[in-house]
Amino acid sequence: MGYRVVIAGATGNVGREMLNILAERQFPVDEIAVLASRKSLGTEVTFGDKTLTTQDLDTFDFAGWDMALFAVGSDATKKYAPKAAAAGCVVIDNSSLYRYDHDVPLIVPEVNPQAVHGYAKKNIIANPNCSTAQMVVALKPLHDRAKIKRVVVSTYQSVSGSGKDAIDELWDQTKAVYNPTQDVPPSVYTKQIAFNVIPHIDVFLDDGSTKEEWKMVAETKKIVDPSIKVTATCVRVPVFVGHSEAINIEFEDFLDEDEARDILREAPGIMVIDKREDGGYVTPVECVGDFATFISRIRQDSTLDNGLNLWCVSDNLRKGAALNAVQIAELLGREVLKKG
Ligand code: 11C
Repeated sequence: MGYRVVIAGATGNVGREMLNILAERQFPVDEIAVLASRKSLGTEVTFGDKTLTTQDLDTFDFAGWDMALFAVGSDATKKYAPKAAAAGCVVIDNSSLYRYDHDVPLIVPEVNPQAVHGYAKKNIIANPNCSTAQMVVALKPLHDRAKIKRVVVSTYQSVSGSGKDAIDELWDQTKAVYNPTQDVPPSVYTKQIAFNVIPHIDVFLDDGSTKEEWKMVAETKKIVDPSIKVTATCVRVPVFVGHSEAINIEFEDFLDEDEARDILREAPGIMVIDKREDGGYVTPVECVGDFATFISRIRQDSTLDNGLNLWCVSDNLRKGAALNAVQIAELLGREVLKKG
């Protein structure tokens, strides 16, 4: 016996990846419903070898469905997730709406799977921000060995993190650079993204940081350990898919780079590619479509007593969103619902 699964926001980048990953990982699905907002109603999506037609999120009855993976914005989540949860359908939400709610677990299955048992307070589980998800997969096994005090992270985030219009903006601006008769002014972004980098993701906060940077701080504390200090600079780069991060870690205890490499090699969800030669590291185009978080450039930071540097790359639509949500669904099934 399998599960009755709902995908809300099935026509978006993340919703489509959720369907692909459920099929790829052979998640035990008995029945699947794909939901969309009115403007995308009737759009067809694929699930394995099946073609499914989207139904109306606004009128859908969630009663009798086991779990709903939500990949809609915070406003739609606010309206429909409580409705699904009240009908007994466990919501796994990819928006930021519930991430910082004490009654909602925020889960990366490789890091804090035990948190799944907290789902019942609201019948909702939150999926983290993409830049946090890949970073905490790398931090947790190192923290277990040498206790992390502080993390300094700079991100290089792909445009797919901002949705389909941003992908189009990068594509159109890139073509326009070679064709002076075309002008594609910034629309999704505040500055040109083609052949440029933009040190601004999400809204500005009073202290001069951005909400994306704040998310990395708050979510790392909630998922890994509230004692870890994090400071982040989040930057948008002209890459279609795949977020990269340069991470500097200060530990309480000394951790040798070779031991760190061995720990990361054994850690769940991680693939270490670290050859210290030309091309012996992973770049975002190589991680697209993969499940792993890739770690390269592991090295001692000689300016600290107990410091390491590393490079972390992952498919932001997968580990950063759809894959993590499906892994939460697998965890929920295995530990709580126990049907599959
Ligand atoms: C980006 N990290 O790359 C964002 C996208 O809080 O789920 C995901 C935003 C979020 O722009």
